[in-house]
Amino acid sequence: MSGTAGPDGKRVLVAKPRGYCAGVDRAVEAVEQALEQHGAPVYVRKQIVHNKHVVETLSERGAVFVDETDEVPEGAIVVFSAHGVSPAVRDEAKARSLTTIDATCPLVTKVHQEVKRFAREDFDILLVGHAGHEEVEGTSGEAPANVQLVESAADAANVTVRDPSKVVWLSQTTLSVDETMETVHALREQVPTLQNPPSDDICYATQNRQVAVKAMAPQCDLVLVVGSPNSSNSVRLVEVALQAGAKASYLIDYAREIDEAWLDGVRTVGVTSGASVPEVLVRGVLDYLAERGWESVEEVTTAEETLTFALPRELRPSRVAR
Ligand code: 0CH
Ligand code: SF4
Repeated sequence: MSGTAGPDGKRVLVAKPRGYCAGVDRAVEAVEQALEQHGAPVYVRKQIVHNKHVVETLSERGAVFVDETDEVPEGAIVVFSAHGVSPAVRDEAKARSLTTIDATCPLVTKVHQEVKRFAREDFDILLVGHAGHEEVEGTSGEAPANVQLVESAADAANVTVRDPSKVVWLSQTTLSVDETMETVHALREQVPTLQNPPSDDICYATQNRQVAVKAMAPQCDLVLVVGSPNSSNSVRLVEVALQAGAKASYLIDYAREIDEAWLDGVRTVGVTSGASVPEVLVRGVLDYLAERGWESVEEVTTAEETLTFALPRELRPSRVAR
């Protein structure tokens, strides 16, 4: 990438890290491997990750995306998405004799384990997250009687706890770090004894992408975030960019969604992408910008990511017994 701005000052900053996280990489690979090992069709409950392009590409290869397991023929293979499922969904799949492949991100599973552990100790669990999001449905489904969903600082006033010495907050993995801290602050005003999660629930990838966009945003007239509208972590990147000083920011699935008017009077364009977004879509945006004079591209790097997760065990080569 060349980093010198053109004579008219046009330049592009690209955030790093951006795009696929370890959990998404594993989930997409799980569907590809399932197709390879078992042949089409392979059913997937919900979108494997919240990205239009990923879902369309896998559909073309024989994945069939359904909303619920009752749409999967008895005995067929179903993949659970990266966002995780509640125990009720696992039971439904079992009742239909489905072969399940669990692509839940291990970092989402970690939050499930925390919910189970605190529920066993009969804590009230204040789960910070977005109502209706699949991850929240899965996580709260582990202990519905113990979990109260808190969407924002304004919600804190509605929280009721049984024993103030046994209250913990946990969260969805893909939230804004700053907004979550505001919510927790409001919760702590209601319940000063509120306990913190044993470790961060907002995952490394969500945090890293927000740190990178924050580093870049103050220099940007415009920040383009590549991601789908139902991708929580991608939507958060637009909000974080604006809060960090970008003059404007938009979420786009594809370069073709860029409105030429957004570029009026713009010199520095920032580009980043959500954790469910393939790099090819970022390349499309960079090509679009290059064709319009934004040829100088510089990466703004705030972290190097090396984490990878093994494929779901149902897809690993079985060990030959000796
Ligand atoms: O950001 P959300 O959770 O909406 O999901 P995504 O866009 O599919 O990104 C991957 C996160 C999956 C679960 O943490
Ligand atoms: Fe896992 Fe975080 Fe990626 Fe979600 S965003 S799949 S929790 S690594």
